[in-house]
Amino acid sequence: MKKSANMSSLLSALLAISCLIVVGCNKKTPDATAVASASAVVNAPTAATPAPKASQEPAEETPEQQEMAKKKALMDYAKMEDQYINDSKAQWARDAKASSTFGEKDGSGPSSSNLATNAKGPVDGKDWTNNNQDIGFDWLELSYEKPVAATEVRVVFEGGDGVEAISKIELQSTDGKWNTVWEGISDQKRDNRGSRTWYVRSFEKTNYKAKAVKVTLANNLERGYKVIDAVQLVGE
Ligand SMILES: [Ca+2]
Repeated sequence: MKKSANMSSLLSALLAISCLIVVGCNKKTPDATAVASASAVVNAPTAATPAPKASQEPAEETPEQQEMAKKKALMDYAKMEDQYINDSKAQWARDAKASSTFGEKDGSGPSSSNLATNAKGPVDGKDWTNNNQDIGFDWLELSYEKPVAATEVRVVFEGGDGVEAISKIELQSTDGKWNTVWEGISDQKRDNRGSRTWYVRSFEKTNYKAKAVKVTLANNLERGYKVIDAVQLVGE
């Protein structure tokens, strides 16, 4: 009697342990699932929330955001222009002459505010203005102090008047020969971010030293007077 009672209490104890194990195991499974689904529930809205916001953004830009975007464009222009102006490989022209000057056919001749020589030196708000709005071609020729193996020419237009009319860029080597580095119809447009438009034309480094630049304008490509402040020759 005593023995079987002991046996039965042992069996009960074993049953209780295995029950605990089973319950423990069963408990774990739903808990893990619950945690997983709970995190899915938590993650779902946070992942979904930015999506509609992002798709609405372009249409619902606030006036403040528009103002910031405008300021950023102005800042980008300022940085671009600063880089060009302070480029150690760029030279400003030491002299300039042109095919025509605004007002040259008037009795009193052109005003000093339109002369080709206004295009020498750095950007300063003083310009050369040509004398044709849509007839024929005009050119501006600039000479430089130090002949260089050239890689780029930058033409600074007041506003952007004439930037689309550039049809040819030539460089004069030290032996006096003119070489065309670019010719065609330009895709460069007026830059509305700043008071000037920088026409930038890069090309393969010349195997000769260039001492002068000639910019040709096809007047009918952009009707109106062409107004150039300065021209940089880039190279070393
Ligand atoms: Ca100038």
